[in-house]
Amino acid sequence: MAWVAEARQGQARAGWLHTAHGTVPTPTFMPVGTKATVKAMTADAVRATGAGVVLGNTYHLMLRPGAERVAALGGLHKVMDWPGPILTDSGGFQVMSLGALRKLDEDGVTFRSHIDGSPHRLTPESSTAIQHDLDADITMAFDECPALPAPKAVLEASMERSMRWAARSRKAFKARPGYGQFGIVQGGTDRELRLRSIKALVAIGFEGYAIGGLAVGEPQAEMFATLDYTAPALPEDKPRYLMGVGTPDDMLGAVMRGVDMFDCVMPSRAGRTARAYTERGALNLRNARFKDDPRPLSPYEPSPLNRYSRAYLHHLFRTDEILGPMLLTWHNLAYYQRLMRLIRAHVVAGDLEGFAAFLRAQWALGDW
Ligand code: PRF
Repeated sequence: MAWVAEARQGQARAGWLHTAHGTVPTPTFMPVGTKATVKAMTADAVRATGAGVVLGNTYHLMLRPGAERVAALGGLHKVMDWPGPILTDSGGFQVMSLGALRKLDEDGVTFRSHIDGSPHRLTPESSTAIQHDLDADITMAFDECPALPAPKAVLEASMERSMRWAARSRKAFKARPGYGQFGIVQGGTDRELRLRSIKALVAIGFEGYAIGGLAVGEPQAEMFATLDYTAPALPEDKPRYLMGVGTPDDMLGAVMRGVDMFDCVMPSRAGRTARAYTERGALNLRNARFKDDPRPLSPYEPSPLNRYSRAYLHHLFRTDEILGPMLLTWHNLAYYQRLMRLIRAHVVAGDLEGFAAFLRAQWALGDW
């Protein structure tokens, strides 16, 4: 796995991510396919939005259907009909959200399944082995992500443990051409801890670096302030992935601070709850004002979704029809991909600042 820069503007980068299952332009947004499906979408439909990489989750897939079963069936690419690159998260973050159902020690995490209460254990070694079984092109180091705000002593102990886990994850990683593993920077919103975390990860050496521990309750300004000193401290020639982010405005700000990769449930989850992202901000299709609206969601964009009126989408959600979540997930993922393509084009053209001002002005205008 390798990342090659094509253009830079300020901190922003346009590049190419080469993996065993194909090459993807960056910056890129990776749709989330937690349980080996991007909810409400066929893999063909996800591809048609322009997505390059999809995400899978160690935690969910180890419970159902099981990593060994996925391996026996030919790996995640074959199982979910996604021939392109796949990145898997390591499970640490998902286990954290189990709350009382988990117990942390130096060696790893013991937890009870949210499905049937059965006991399980994840360590840096087992998480890495599961991600190999799934055949992920990009494997994530096993880490711990504390909620913010947290006292410095808590952030420090947690970051240091994550760095010890990163070293163990790296040892367990089997290097193969086209495959890579990312270390995850932790340290909350503390500059000293973030820089120490980067130093530790770079000493271990990974094919890419993720920024974890953000978008966990802090305001956007704090996330941006953290990115201001974190992203430029990362190796210039390796891809940078901001985990679990975000809104269109979050991603625009993060690209301008040097981030190349994103994932978030937001566009797909919002789509299932009648929320549409458009170039003029977000709309709620359940709102009665759409009852008689004959216009498509994005009248100025060339999209197959333009054959559907807002009135029809409103009707689908009011009647709880399955097609409503399907169409709106499709729309939102297509919008996120279009946004990334345009941002990338403006990095290459060298006028991202002006384009960012235009995007923000459009979002602020609101609906037509
Ligand atoms: N670590 C891991 N996965 C994550 C995060 C993290 O810190 C986040 C934080 N926003 C999302 N997903 N392993």
